[in-house]
Amino acid sequence: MSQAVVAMTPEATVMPRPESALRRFVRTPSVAIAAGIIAILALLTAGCGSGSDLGSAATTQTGTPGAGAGDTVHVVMKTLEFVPTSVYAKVGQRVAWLNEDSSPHNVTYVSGPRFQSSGTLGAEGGRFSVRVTQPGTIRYYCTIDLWMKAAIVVSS
Ligand SMILES: [Cu+2]
Repeated sequence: MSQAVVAMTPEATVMPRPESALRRFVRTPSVAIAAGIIAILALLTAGCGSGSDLGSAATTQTGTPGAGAGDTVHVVMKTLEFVPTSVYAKVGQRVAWLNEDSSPHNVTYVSGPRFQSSGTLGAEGGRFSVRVTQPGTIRYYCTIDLWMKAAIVVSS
Protein backbone atom coordinates (compact mmCIF):
# COMPACT_ATOMS: atom_id res chain seq x y z
CA MET A 1 0.00 0.00 0.00
CA SER A 2 1.94 3.03 -1.19
CA GLN A 3 -0.51 5.41 0.52
CA ALA A 4 0.25 3.85 3.90
CA VAL A 5 3.96 4.40 3.30
CA VAL A 6 3.35 7.99 2.27
CA ALA A 7 1.37 8.53 5.43
CA MET A 8 4.50 7.92 7.50
CA THR A 9 6.40 10.73 5.78
CA PRO A 10 6.12 14.50 6.21
CA GLU A 11 4.67 14.72 2.70
CA ALA A 12 1.51 13.13 4.04
CA THR A 13 0.30 16.55 5.10
CA VAL A 14 0.31 17.71 1.50
CA MET A 15 -3.23 18.09 0.19
CA PRO A 16 -4.32 15.39 -2.25
CA ARG A 17 -4.32 16.46 -5.86
CA PRO A 18 -7.76 17.61 -7.04
CA GLU A 19 -8.31 14.73 -9.44
CA SER A 20 -7.64 12.07 -6.83
CA ALA A 21 -9.98 13.79 -4.40
CA LEU A 22 -12.66 13.82 -7.10
CA ARG A 23 -12.09 10.19 -7.88
CA ARG A 24 -12.43 9.27 -4.22
CA PHE A 25 -15.63 11.33 -4.03
CA VAL A 26 -17.16 9.58 -7.03
CA ARG A 27 -16.23 6.20 -5.63
CA THR A 28 -18.12 6.88 -2.40
CA PRO A 29 -20.95 4.30 -2.40
CA SER A 30 -23.72 6.72 -1.40
CA VAL A 31 -22.76 9.09 -4.21
CA ALA A 32 -22.74 6.25 -6.71
CA ILE A 33 -26.15 5.07 -5.53
CA ALA A 34 -27.58 8.58 -5.72
CA ALA A 35 -26.22 8.98 -9.24
CA GLY A 36 -27.76 5.64 -10.20
CA ILE A 37 -31.16 6.62 -8.84
CA ILE A 38 -31.04 9.92 -10.70
CA ALA A 39 -30.13 8.10 -13.91
CA ILE A 40 -33.01 5.64 -13.47
CA LEU A 41 -35.48 8.44 -12.77
CA ALA A 42 -34.27 10.28 -15.85
CA LEU A 43 -34.76 7.14 -17.95
CA LEU A 44 -38.26 6.56 -16.59
CA THR A 45 -39.27 10.14 -17.21
CA ALA A 46 -37.82 10.09 -20.70
CA GLY A 47 -39.56 6.80 -21.46
CA CYS A 48 -42.95 8.20 -20.65
CA GLY A 49 -42.43 11.61 -22.10
CA SER A 50 -40.85 10.80 -25.43
CA GLY A 51 -42.55 10.31 -28.72
CA SER A 52 -45.69 11.88 -27.49
CA ASP A 53 -48.27 12.96 -29.81
CA LEU A 54 -50.09 10.31 -27.79
CA GLY A 55 -51.67 12.90 -25.59
CA SER A 56 -51.22 16.30 -24.12
CA ALA A 57 -50.02 14.98 -20.81
CA ALA A 58 -46.98 12.82 -21.33
CA THR A 59 -45.85 13.43 -17.81
CA THR A 60 -44.44 11.60 -14.87
CA GLN A 61 -47.74 10.17 -13.75
CA THR A 62 -47.42 6.59 -15.00
CA GLY A 63 -47.79 4.23 -12.11
CA THR A 64 -48.72 6.98 -9.69
CA PRO A 65 -51.99 6.63 -7.81
CA GLY A 66 -53.75 9.96 -7.72
CA ALA A 67 -52.87 11.12 -11.21
CA GLY A 68 -55.26 13.70 -12.59
CA ALA A 69 -58.20 12.50 -14.67
CA GLY A 70 -56.98 14.43 -17.68
CA ASP A 71 -53.65 12.67 -17.91
CA THR A 72 -52.95 9.78 -20.20
CA VAL A 73 -51.20 6.75 -18.79
CA HIS A 74 -48.62 5.44 -21.23
CA VAL A 75 -47.55 1.85 -21.82
CA VAL A 76 -45.07 0.80 -24.48
CA MET A 77 -44.41 -2.56 -26.04
CA LYS A 78 -40.70 -3.15 -26.28
CA THR A 79 -38.41 -6.16 -26.20
CA LEU A 80 -41.55 -8.30 -26.27
CA GLU A 81 -42.93 -6.95 -23.01
CA PHE A 82 -45.47 -4.38 -21.89
CA VAL A 83 -43.58 -1.64 -20.07
CA PRO A 84 -44.50 -1.05 -17.35
CA THR A 85 -46.32 -4.31 -16.75
CA SER A 86 -48.57 -2.67 -14.19
CA VAL A 87 -49.90 0.88 -14.25
CA TYR A 88 -52.32 2.86 -12.13
CA ALA A 89 -55.15 4.90 -13.57
CA LYS A 90 -58.16 6.81 -12.33
CA VAL A 91 -61.66 6.30 -13.70
CA GLY A 92 -61.95 8.58 -16.71
CA GLN A 93 -58.30 8.45 -17.64
CA ARG A 94 -57.02 7.22 -20.94
CA VAL A 95 -54.46 4.44 -21.19
CA ALA A 96 -52.41 4.53 -24.38
CA TRP A 97 -50.13 1.90 -25.86
CA LEU A 98 -47.34 2.46 -28.33
CA ASN A 99 -45.61 -0.43 -30.04
CA GLU A 100 -41.89 0.31 -30.14
CA ASP A 101 -40.97 -3.25 -31.12
CA SER A 102 -39.99 -4.50 -34.54
CA SER A 103 -42.83 -7.00 -34.42
CA PRO A 104 -46.61 -6.57 -34.11
CA HIS A 105 -48.48 -6.85 -30.82
CA ASN A 106 -52.01 -6.45 -29.52
CA VAL A 107 -53.82 -5.54 -26.33
CA THR A 108 -56.34 -8.25 -25.54
CA TYR A 109 -58.75 -8.13 -22.63
CA VAL A 110 -58.49 -10.95 -20.06
CA SER A 111 -60.37 -9.95 -16.91
CA GLY A 112 -61.61 -7.11 -14.76
CA PRO A 113 -63.59 -4.10 -15.96
CA ARG A 114 -64.26 -4.70 -19.63
CA PHE A 115 -62.70 -2.87 -22.51
CA GLN A 116 -62.64 -3.44 -26.22
CA SER A 117 -59.46 -5.28 -27.22
CA SER A 118 -57.25 -3.76 -29.85
CA GLY A 119 -56.59 -5.10 -33.28
CA THR A 120 -53.01 -5.65 -34.34
CA LEU A 121 -50.66 -2.83 -33.46
CA GLY A 122 -48.09 -2.66 -36.20
CA ALA A 123 -44.37 -2.77 -35.55
CA GLU A 124 -42.60 0.47 -34.67
CA GLY A 125 -45.42 2.85 -34.14
CA GLY A 126 -48.70 0.98 -33.75
CA ARG A 127 -50.96 2.74 -31.25
CA PHE A 128 -54.06 1.99 -29.26
CA SER A 129 -55.86 3.59 -26.36
CA VAL A 130 -58.85 3.05 -24.13
CA ARG A 131 -60.60 5.19 -21.54
CA VAL A 132 -61.05 3.32 -18.27
CA THR A 133 -64.55 3.77 -16.88
CA GLN A 134 -64.81 1.47 -13.86
CA PRO A 135 -62.57 0.81 -10.87
CA GLY A 136 -60.91 -2.56 -10.66
CA THR A 137 -57.90 -4.43 -11.94
CA ILE A 138 -57.89 -4.99 -15.68
CA ARG A 139 -55.69 -7.79 -16.93
CA TYR A 140 -54.70 -8.02 -20.56
CA TYR A 141 -52.16 -9.79 -22.71
CA CYS A 142 -50.87 -10.10 -26.25
CA THR A 143 -52.25 -13.05 -28.20
CA ILE A 144 -49.19 -13.05 -30.45
CA ASP A 145 -46.72 -13.35 -27.56
CA LEU A 146 -48.58 -15.22 -24.84
CA TRP A 147 -46.09 -14.33 -22.11
CA MET A 148 -46.82 -10.63 -22.56
CA LYS A 149 -49.21 -10.10 -19.66
CA ALA A 150 -49.92 -6.84 -17.89
CA ALA A 151 -52.45 -5.01 -15.75
CA ILE A 152 -54.13 -1.66 -15.22
CA VAL A 153 -55.19 -0.91 -11.67
CA VAL A 154 -58.10 1.51 -11.94
CA SER A 155 -59.25 3.45 -8.93
CA SER A 156 -62.25 5.77 -8.61
CU1 LIG B 1 -46.98 -9.25 -28.62
